[in-house]
Amino acid sequence: MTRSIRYLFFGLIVGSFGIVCALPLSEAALLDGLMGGVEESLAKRAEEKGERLVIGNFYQAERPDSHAPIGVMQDHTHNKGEFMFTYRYMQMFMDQNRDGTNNLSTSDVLNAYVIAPLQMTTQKHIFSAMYGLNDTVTLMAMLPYVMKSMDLENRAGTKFITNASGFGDTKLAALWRLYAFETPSLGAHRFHLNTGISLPTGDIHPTDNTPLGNNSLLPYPMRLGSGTVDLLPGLTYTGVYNDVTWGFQALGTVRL
Ligand SMILES: [Cu+2]
Repeated sequence: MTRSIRYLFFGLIVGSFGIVCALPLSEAALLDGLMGGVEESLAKRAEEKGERLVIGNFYQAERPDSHAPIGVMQDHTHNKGEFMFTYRYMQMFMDQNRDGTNNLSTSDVLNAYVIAPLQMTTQKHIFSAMYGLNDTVTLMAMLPYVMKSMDLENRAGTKFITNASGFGDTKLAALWRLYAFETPSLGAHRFHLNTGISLPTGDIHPTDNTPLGNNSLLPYPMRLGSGTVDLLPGLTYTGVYNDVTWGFQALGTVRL
């Protein structure tokens, strides 16, 4: 019988801050000039209301909501020459074991396995940088420093703690501006394409001292990286109307 053990978990992102340096705005999104018919009817509609259609305004550094909530990455693009550095701290705590949706006691787990996990804490210090290469492409690089700690118990009743820490996987991305339009009555609507790659710089063979011996290979959840080169394709939309901002993002991880 195979049994899947999962952890109940909840995550908490504690804090982040960034610095933005802004330079003047201009426009050059990928779909500019290809939206002829749509753009014409938008412009006509705006004109009828005595408004002006604005194309290509992707980033308003002066608005606090020009960035998505902290856990959302690659949510915005930058204008040419702008750069931004960000530091994020993330903590995740996991506790108790489950088989599907059923809670398991530690002895339930020890009936099936020689060692049972009790709890686990993951902390990440995430450093990232963005740079507006031109008015179409924004480059992004991100590197986390990962610290993992897991409490375990074996069948002999011995409790022990294992730790693994180091740099995780490196992510490099290019965000491609597709199209942005706004009028006072329609609000602002912005679309960009996410293309990225994740490089396996994180250690997938972490070791620590355990009752099984010194420098024992730690289990899968203690790995600091995926061990794979990944493609990170995606599409992002953000909308703004007066003081309200919302967004939608689909981001994939394709492990090569
Ligand atoms: Cu940025």
